[in-house]
Amino acid sequence: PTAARHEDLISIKVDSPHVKYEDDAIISQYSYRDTHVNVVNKADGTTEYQAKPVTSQYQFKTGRKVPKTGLMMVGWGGNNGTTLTASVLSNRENLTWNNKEGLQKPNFYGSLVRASTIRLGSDPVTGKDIYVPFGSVLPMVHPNDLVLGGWDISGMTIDAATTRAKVLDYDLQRQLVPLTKNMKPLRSIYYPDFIAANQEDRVDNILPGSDKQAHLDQLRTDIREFKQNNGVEQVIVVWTANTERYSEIIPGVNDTADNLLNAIKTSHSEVSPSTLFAVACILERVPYINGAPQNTFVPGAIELAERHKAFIGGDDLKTGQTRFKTALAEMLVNAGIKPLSIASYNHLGNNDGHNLSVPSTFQSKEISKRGVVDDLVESNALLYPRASKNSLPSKEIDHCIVIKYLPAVGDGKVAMDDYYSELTLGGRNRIMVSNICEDSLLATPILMDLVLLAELMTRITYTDGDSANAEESYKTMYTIMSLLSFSLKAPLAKKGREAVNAISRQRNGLANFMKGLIGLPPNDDVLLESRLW
Ligand code: NAI
Ligand code: DG6
Repeated sequence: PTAARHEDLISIKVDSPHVKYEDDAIISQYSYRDTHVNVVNKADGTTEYQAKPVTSQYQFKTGRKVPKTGLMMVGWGGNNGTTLTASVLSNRENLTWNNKEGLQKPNFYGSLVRASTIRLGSDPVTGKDIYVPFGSVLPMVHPNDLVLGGWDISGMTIDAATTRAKVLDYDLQRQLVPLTKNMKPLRSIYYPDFIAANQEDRVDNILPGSDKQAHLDQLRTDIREFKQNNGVEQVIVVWTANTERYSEIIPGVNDTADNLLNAIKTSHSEVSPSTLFAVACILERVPYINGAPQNTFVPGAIELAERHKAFIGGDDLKTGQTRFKTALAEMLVNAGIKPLSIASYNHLGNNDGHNLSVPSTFQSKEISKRGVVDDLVESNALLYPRASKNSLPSKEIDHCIVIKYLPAVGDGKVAMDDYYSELTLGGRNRIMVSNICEDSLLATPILMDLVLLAELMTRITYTDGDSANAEESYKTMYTIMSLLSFSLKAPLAKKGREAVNAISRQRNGLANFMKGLIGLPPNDDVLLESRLW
C-alpha cells in the first residue's frame, strides 16, 4: 500500500452484545441517553431545574458495501474545485513534486476523516489511550476512488483552470496536466443578478435561455448521465461555486415545496442557481451540500427534501478564521471568561475575494461568519444574563466582520482577530490572532470530508424502540445532515432544534455517533480508572 492507504491496513473488531456484523450490514443496539429538563420559575423568584434522565433504544444498520461514488462539483473550475481535483489525483497517482522545501508527497492533511483519529478506548494493562483513524471506524469511500465531474460557468478545462487558480506548486501543476486536460466542466446556469458583476468576464459555458424549468431538467439529465457514463452507484453534489446574494423569501414563491416547484415552472426571478441545483439533486435523490453561505435552502427546498427523503447539508465551509473562533470562543466562555467583542478582519486576493467585494455577496458571508458565537452566549447566563426567561441575553458579544479584496495576496488569506474579554474584578484580556491560511488548501480536505460523510449517511438506517425490527420499519436519517456540521460555518438545523457551533461539541457528536454504530459507548472522558483507588 502507498502511504496514503496506510489506514486501510487497520480493522476494528468489536466484542459486544450490542453489535452484530452481517455480510452486508453492521447492526448495533444503540441506547441514546439524555436528560430532560423542566425549568420552573417559582413565585418566590427562584428557579428550579427539574432533571430526568431518559434512555431511548434504537437499532442502527450501517451498510457495509461502499458504493462506487461520484463527486459532482458546481464551480469545478474554481480554486476549490481544481484544488480538490488535484488532491484526489495526486493521492491516487501518488505523484511527488519539488518545491523550495524539497520533495513533496501527497497526503490528506486537514481532513477529519483521513487525517484525524478517534479514541477507541484504552489498554487495560498499560492504561494507555488507543486511537484509530477516524475513517477506519466504519466502511467509507476512499477519496482516491471518487469519480470526479461537475459544472462551471467558465468553460476552461481543469488543467488551465488550475493554472488560473495559482494555488499549487508549479511542479505539481505540470504533472497534473495529462490527467486534467480532458476534464471539461458541464455548462451551468448563470443568473447574473445573484453573483458579483465582476464575475462576468469568466462566463462562457452556460445553458441557453432563461427557462428555469428547462435548466432544472438539464441538471437532472446531467446527473443521470454522469451516473450512467461512469457506472457510479451514488453521486454527491457540492456547491463550491461563487457565493450568491441571499434570496428573498417570498410567500407563494419559495416558502413551500409546491410553491417553489411552481416558481421554477414560471421562471420566477427569485429562484437562484444554487437552489435550482438543490432541487435537481433532491428530485434525483442525490445528497447536495452547500459549501457557500447563501440561503440556498429556502423553506420550500427544505420541505421538498423532507418530502423526498433526500439528504441536504450546509451552509458554508468552516475553514480558518471561523474554525479557530468556534474553538477559542468556546474555550473562553467555558472557562468562565466573558468575551466582550470579537473583531474579525480578513483580506484575500483570489476570485472568491473578488466576488465578495460587492455588498450583496459580502452580506451572505457576513451572516454566516457572524452567527457562530450566538449559541455560546445563550449557553451561559452567568456571563450573559437575561432580564427574564424569554428575553434575549442582556449583552451579546460585539462582533464585527470585515472582508477586503487585495489581489496581491492571491489565495493566501490573511485573517486578523481581536478577542477582547472581561476578567474578574474588572480586568481585561486581549488575544490577538493572525491566521494566514492558504484558503483552498484548507477548504478542499473539508469539502472531501463532507462528501465522504454524506455518502456514509446514505447507508445508515434505524428503527426505534417502538418498531418491530422488520426490514420495512427501518428509516433513513433525517434530511438535514447536521452531523456534518464540524465542517460547516452556519450549520443547518432541524426545525425546532438549535444549531451547534462549538467545534468540540460538533466533533464529539459525530465521533460518538460513529462509535455507537459499532456498539461502543461514547467517549465522556470520565476516566474513572485515573480517579478512583
Ligand atoms: P472561486 O471563485 O475560485 O470558484 C468559484 C467557481 O464557481 C468559479 O470557477 C466560477 O466560475 C464558478 N461559478 C459561479 N457561478 C456558478 C454557477 N452558477 N454554476 C457553476 N459554476 C459557477 O471560489 P473558491 O475559492 O473556489 O470558493 C468557492 C466557494 O466556496 C465560494 O462561494 C466561497 O465563498 C466558498 N468558501 C470557500 C472557502 C475557502 O477557504 N476557499 C471557505 C468557505 C467557503
Ligand atoms: C474571506 O472571509 C473569504 C471567505 O470565503 C473565507 O475564506 C471562507 O468563508 C472561510 O472562512 P473562515 O472564517 O472559515 O476562515
